[in-house]
Amino acid sequence: MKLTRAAALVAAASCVLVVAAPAALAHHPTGDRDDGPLVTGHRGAPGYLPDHTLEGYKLAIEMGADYIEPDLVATKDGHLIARHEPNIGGTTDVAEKFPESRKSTYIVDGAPVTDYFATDFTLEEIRTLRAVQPLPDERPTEFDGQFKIPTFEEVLALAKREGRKRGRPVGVYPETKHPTFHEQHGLPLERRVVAALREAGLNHKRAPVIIQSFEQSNLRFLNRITPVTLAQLVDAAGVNLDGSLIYAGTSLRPYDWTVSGDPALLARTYGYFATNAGLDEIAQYADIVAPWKPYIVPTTGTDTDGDGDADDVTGDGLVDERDRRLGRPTSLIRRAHKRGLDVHTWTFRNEPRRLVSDYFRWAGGDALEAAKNEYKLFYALGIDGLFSDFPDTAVAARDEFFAG
Ligand SMILES: [Ca+2]
Ligand SMILES: [Ca+2]
Ligand SMILES: [Ca+2]
Repeated sequence: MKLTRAAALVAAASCVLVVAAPAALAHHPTGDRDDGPLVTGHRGAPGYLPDHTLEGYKLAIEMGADYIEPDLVATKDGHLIARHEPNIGGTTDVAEKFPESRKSTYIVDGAPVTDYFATDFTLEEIRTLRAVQPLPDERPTEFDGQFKIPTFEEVLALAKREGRKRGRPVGVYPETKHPTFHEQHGLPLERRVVAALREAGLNHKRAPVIIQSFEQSNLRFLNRITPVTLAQLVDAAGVNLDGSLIYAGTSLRPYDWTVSGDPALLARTYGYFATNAGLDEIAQYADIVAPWKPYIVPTTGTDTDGDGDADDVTGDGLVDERDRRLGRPTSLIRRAHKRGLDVHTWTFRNEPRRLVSDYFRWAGGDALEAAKNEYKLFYALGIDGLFSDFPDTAVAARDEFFAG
C-alpha cells in the first residue's frame, strides 16, 4: 500500500470512528457490544500465562477480552479438553509423567506426527498433567508445571462465573481442532461441543458463543445441529515477497476437502474462501469469515540481492516481520460485509519481531505503540473482531481508537 494511505487511516482514527462504529454494530451477529470490534483472548492470554489454562482465560477476561478462545481436542474417553493440538508434548509436562511407550505416530492433516496424543489418554490421566509455555524463548516460563489442563465444561463455567461477577457477558469462542482427525479416531467433536453448550444453557442463537473451524464440512454439519454463531477460519502457509499468499502443506486447503476425493474440492486452496464465490458459499452455513491477517492487509518483502528470499532490511541478522512493509489492503472486508458476513482475523502479538516495519515508523520506534498501530489499522479498515495473545493491548488500542 501506499504508506501515506495506511498512515492516514491510522492518523484519521477520529474521523473513521464516526463511520466505523455503526457499521461494526450492524454486523455483530451476537449483538452484545456497542463499542467496537470484539476482542478475543486467543488461547487465553498466552503473552503472559501458558496457553489454554483457566488462569490464562481469567487473565484475558480481567484484561477486558469480550471472548475467550478454547481450542478443543478429545480425550480417549471422549471428553473435550482445551489444547491447541491433539498431540500434547509441546504444551504439557506429559513427557515427565508418562513413559515414551505412550507416544504414537498419527497422520494429522496429512502429515505424520510422533508425540503423546490426547486421544490416547483418559481424562483422569490428563488431569495429572500441567501446562507449559510452548514458546519458552520469548514468553514467561515461570508458570510451567502449575496450571491444570481444563475441560470445555470448566471453561464454560469460568466464563459464566466471571461474566456474572463483572456484569457483562463473557463469550466463549471454541475451535474444533482437526475435525477429520477426531472423526477418524472415532471421537468426532461436533455433537460433544453442542452437548456441552446445551448443558451450560448456551445452545441458542443469542448465546455469546462462536464456534470456529478450519474445515468446512463440520461447520456445515454444526449449522444443522446448533443455532449458535459459526466462523469459517481461512489459513495460508506464508506470504510471498509480493504480498500474495502461499498455500502448502497442512495450510493448503481444509483437510476435509483433501480427504473428500472430490476433484472440485481438490482443485481449490484456502484462497477459494476469499473469492466472491467462496464468500457466497460461507454465507450459506456460517456468520463469520475469519481469515489470517495477510488476507486483509498483505505484507511485502524486499529482495535487493535477488536471491528470491526477503532481505534483512534492518541489518539485525534476522529476517522477520520488521523487514517487511505493509501492502495495499484487500477488498475482503467490504466483500464479506456485502454478503452479511462479519470478518474476524488473527493473531495479534506484541513481540517486535512479529510487527511489520510501518507500525514502528508510525510509532517513532516505540514497541508498544507499534503493536497498538497494528490493531488501529485493522479497526480503521472495519474489522469486526480479532484474536490477540495480548488482550490488554488490543483493548487499550480499541479504547484509544474509538475514543478519538
Ligand atoms: Ca485457535
Ligand atoms: Ca534476498
Ligand atoms: Ca531484520
